[in-house]
Amino acid sequence: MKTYFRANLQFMRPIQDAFPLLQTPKKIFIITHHKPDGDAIGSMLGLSYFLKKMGHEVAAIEPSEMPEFLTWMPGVDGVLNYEEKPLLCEAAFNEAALIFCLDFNDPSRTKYLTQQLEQTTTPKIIIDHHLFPKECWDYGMINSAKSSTSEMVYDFINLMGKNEMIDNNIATCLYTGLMTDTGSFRFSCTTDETHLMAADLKRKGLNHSIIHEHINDSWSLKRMQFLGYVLLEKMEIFPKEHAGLIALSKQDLKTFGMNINETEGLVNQPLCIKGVKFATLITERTDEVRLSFRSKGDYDVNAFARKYFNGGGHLNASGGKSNSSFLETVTYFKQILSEIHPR
Ligand SMILES: [Mn+2]
Repeated sequence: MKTYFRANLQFMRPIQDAFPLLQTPKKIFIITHHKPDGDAIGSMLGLSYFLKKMGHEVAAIEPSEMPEFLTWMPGVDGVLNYEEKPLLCEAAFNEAALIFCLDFNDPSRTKYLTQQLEQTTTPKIIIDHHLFPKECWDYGMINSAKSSTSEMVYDFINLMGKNEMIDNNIATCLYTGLMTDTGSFRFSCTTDETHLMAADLKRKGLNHSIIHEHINDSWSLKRMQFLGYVLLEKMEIFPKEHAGLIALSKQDLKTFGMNINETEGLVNQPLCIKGVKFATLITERTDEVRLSFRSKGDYDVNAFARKYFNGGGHLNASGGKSNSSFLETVTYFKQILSEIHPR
């Protein structure tokens, strides 16, 4: 049985209560999480287009650079990268009359604006689908049963009664977030509502196949060859535990000239093997070791990441970190694995 965490959301007001604030043109600051993914950028750009159409002035901020496979998206040229332009981002933050926080629920996920977000008196609106929100928001929507923040931005537009304002740019951005966070509509977070949204975007003229092409078919030859190496040499399967592990050291990446962003999606590979329900990717970084977890069915990798690796996320997708060395972390992980038995 799937049980969804139901947040006690009494600390904030429903997003409908913020609608009056959007009736007159305002300076609006939108920010997503550090190391943004398709849903982070998709929901942010989709909401930006929508709010601009409503007459607002919008600053859209990514705390760090988006991955290469998203740079084709409409509106990316207008996104401010905090690491490149901190002063511009701070100025936009200070001038804003309203703040939207998308695809994260703890200010520290912005890395650079943690304190500012916690201390500001400017109203903060959150739209997010992660578990265990920090209770520091004024208005918002938080629902961990939703496939993606992009789906929630779509719900927000509909709640405002503005469905007819969804144009091709908004549709393209929101669809990108929807398809990337659902693994192209296959993860268990995909619902009837997810498909109805996709159908509505199609009706509005969305070209979905070009988006799948941009996201999936943009690999370099060397990245493809790296994948071959990883699958052959670096993937371990633990049949008894129904688990798969890929552990990559800095040297592994260096040998193939890969940057860490190009390990995106590798964690899913062991799940393609029959019987594997739990997949882990361990990567050695400059100052720590990171772990990504994916699972199928009711195996809770959010609980696993919280319990053993100081992390969290969703039921079927989570992450964590370790301050031990790379090799120690791999050994520790295997030890835990032999102690637990994912069904
Ligand atoms: Mn998301």
